[in-house]
This record gives sequence, C-alpha cells and structure tokens, in this order.
Amino acid sequence: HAETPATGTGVDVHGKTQPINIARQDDGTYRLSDLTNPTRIDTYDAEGRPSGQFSGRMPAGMKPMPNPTADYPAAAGETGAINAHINSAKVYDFYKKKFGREGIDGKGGTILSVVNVRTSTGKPYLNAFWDGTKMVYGGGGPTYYSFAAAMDVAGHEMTHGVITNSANLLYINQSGSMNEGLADYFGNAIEADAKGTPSTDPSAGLVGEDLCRTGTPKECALRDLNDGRSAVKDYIGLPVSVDNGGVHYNSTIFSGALWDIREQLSALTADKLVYKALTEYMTPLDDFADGRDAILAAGKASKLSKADLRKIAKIFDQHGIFR
Ligand code: ASN
Ligand code: ZN
Repeated sequence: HAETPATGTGVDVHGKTQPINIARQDDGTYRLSDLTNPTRIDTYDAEGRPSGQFSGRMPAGMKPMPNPTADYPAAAGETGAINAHINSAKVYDFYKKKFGREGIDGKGGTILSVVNVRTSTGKPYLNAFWDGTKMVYGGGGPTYYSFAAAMDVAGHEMTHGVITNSANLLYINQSGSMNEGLADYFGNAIEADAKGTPSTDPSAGLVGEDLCRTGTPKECALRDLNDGRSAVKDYIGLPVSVDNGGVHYNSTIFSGALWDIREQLSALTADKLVYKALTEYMTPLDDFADGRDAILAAGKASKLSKADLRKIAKIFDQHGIFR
C-alpha cells in the first residue's frame, strides 16, 4: 500500500474554499493526510459519535476522512475537518519556524485530530480536548461552529501535547493552572501571528472568540487573558473534583502575566522566552512562583537585558506571583 502527497480543496465551516494538503491512495481516492512535512498530519471525522469513543486509541479501521476526489465537498467541511487540518499545519509551522520543534512530541510523531464528536447522549459537544495523544474537537451546534474552527483553540489543544512532551505540568491546582495558561498563551500567540493582530489589541487576549455563529466575540470567548486577575487576591482553591482544582479558572493569573510580557517586550522575544522556560526549566510539580523562576532563568540564559528582566519581574509582582 502506497500513498503520495497531493493537493486539493476543502470548504471550511464558513463556506470558504481553501487549498489543502492531502494524500492520494493507490485506488485513486484521497485522505485528509498532510504529507508535506517530516511530521505527518492526519484528520479524522467522528461522524457525530460520542467523544468517549475516541479517548485513548483510535477505533480500529478508521481512516483519515476518505473522499473519492481531491475536492472535499461542503458537507465534509461542516464537520470542522478542513479547519482542523489547516489549523494543525499552521500550529506545526509556528512551532517549527519559531523554535525548530518537529511536531507535538518534538520527534515527528503524527499529529492526530478527530473532529465532529458529540456527547455520550448525542448532544452537541461544545468543547475540545487533548486526550494525551491527540486533539478531539466537538462538532458545535446551532450556536457554535466546530471547535476546530478557532485557531487559538487548535493551538491551545496542540500546546497541551507540547506540554505533555516537555515540562509535563501535572493537571491539577497551580501546576495545572500553568498548564492551562501556557496552552492559552501559545494558542493566542499562534492566532495573533497568523492574523497579524498586535498583542495589545483587545481581541488578541480572547480565547475562542471566533467560535460563535451569532454572538459577539466577547460573548463567545471562553477566557480573556487580560481579565485582570492576580494570584494573591484572586486565586480560588477549588476542590480537586471541580475543574481539577480550578485549572481553567485560575489559569489567567499565569497566562495574564505571560501575555503582559508579550505586550511589553516583543512577540518573538516573549514566545522564545516562554518556550525555553517550558521546555528547559519547568518541571511537573511547579507552582506559580516556580513558573516565575523558570521564565526569569530562561531570560538570563538567553541574555535578555537587565532592564527587560526587571520588567518581567515587575509583571509577575503585579500578578501577585512573588518569589
Ligand atoms: N478545552 C478544555 C481544555 O483543553 C477542555 C478540557 O478541560 N479538557 O483545557
Ligand atoms: Zn486546556
């Protein structure tokens, strides 16, 4: 069995026809596999089945969205598959071009996404998650597009994979809030770069603001990195049974500080700094103060100026993250 790289077209969730990288099979049919990079990108359609069926292994026999021709019809795109496939390649490019990282695991392991899942009771699943080895995206519904449609959400989920394969921050309490904050930081950085939005633009800190079919970006957003929360006064120690101890709720304390660094230094400097801290200095049980140390250590090692290092320390102070 052989397959060859090919190009085709797909219709995204907004009805726009986009060029896509696909794989031509021996029998002349196509699959949603991007073979243009050393890292392969495969995108699957769950066809509305419950998300639980896709955590862990892929069900046997499933193929990356087969199509008889190289031109995927609008019905295929409505699943979110075309958006997921394109967004996966954009996220791959960001990590490759900025940091030289070869895919999510850094070793060229296939980037897998499953789109168009529903809840266990067949209802619209309005979320997305990294299951330890792949991205799983809800198909959306009357109010939301497929969760694969937002580049920041795709970047967020794939960054969970980068974190799993680097600092592996434990997904609970403060280390979990840092895990969430880093996923938001890079998700939004990837989208801001792709759209050419300055970090200081009020929309740049919103997560998932493009997902609503009708609501405004602000109504739609799952989080705002600029929500103004700081560690000392705003940290809520939720029970572990609730959101793993508030990993989403408390994430903006850390991501807010990181985003301020991006606003006050430059996007490239901040992205390189945060990536270096994540991949070389952070460890699984880190808390916010350890995160601050990791960022400053990475800054020193990359020879940031004293003035920049002072700026960064002050930002963490302002978010109540002290050493
Ligand atoms: N979108 C959320 C996240 O990736 C879903 C979850 O909590 N698993 O953090
Ligand atoms: Zn997350």
